[in-house]
Amino acid sequence: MTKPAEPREPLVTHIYTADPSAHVFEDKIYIYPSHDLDHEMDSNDNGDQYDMEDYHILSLEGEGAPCVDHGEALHVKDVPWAKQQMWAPDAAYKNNTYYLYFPARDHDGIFRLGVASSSSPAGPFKPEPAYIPGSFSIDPAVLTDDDGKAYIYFGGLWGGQLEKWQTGAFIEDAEGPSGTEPALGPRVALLSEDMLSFEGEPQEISIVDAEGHPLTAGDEERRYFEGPWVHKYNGRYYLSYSTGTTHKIVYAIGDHPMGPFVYQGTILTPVVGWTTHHSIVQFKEKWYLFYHDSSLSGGADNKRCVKYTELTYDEDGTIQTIDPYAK
Ligand code: FUB
Repeated sequence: MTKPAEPREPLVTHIYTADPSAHVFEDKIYIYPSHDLDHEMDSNDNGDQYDMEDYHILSLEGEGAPCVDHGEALHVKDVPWAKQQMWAPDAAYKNNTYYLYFPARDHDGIFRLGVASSSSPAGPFKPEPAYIPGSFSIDPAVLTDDDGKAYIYFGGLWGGQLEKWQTGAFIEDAEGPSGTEPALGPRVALLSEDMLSFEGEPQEISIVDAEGHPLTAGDEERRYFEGPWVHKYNGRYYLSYSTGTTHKIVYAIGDHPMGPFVYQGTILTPVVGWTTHHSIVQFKEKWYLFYHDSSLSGGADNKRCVKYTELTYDEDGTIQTIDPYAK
């Protein structure tokens, strides 16, 4: 790709991409997206239309630079425990190694999280033969804190199966809480030193309102749905996520990587397409939001394209809301 990657335009157009997790590695922005396939699928609440098989890693030398597609970095056929649906991934660096974290359905149809490693941020990645013990659901995102501890955040409602894990075991027909009960929160676990397993049981994150009350399951404008991302700004932890049914990226702030987090507001208003998914990264002096929409395919939910735009904080540390189509 030699065309400059302009803000708010598809990063690449030769493949469909979604769910971008952006990190600065080796002085470039590396983007770890899902790779949407160009096939016709029936859409349903189970997410069967998102039938992805592999990952391509992208990189950018900076704003307006051409976006490089580094080719296939991992394919489901090379992951012994995984059957299908390679959904939103993330990456981390530690121990002189790059780690790719990814969800997929196992051979029983249950979403689990896998990990693969590489000496290069662009891969190819070699998967561990088994999924991370104790892992479940979707959308892993890793924060490596300033003290070197790495935390993995994950979880998604509906097709992401989080409702089915409320007891700690997989209950096929379990339903979510009623509208007045606390919403389900994303999960967080400390990663082991070798980055390949959880240290202890995953914990549920509490997201509360300004008065300290947990957001309720019926509060669809604000409650957690999927796509967690945690970044640090001025020493505080920002948890951002998709509200799913109301199609926004919103955020909450906390003083500890495991929460609790206090709800703040909207980062990104709805995009074209049902899903919205993002990441936030600092590169040199600026902060960027990476996100996707379905504009490249004319609105097909399962054929999305990754974009980026600048993200701005106000003096008090709050984030200015972005309308992705504002002129
Ligand atoms: O790409 C498949 C799923 O759609 C992701 O895991 C969710 O976050 C949503 O973007």
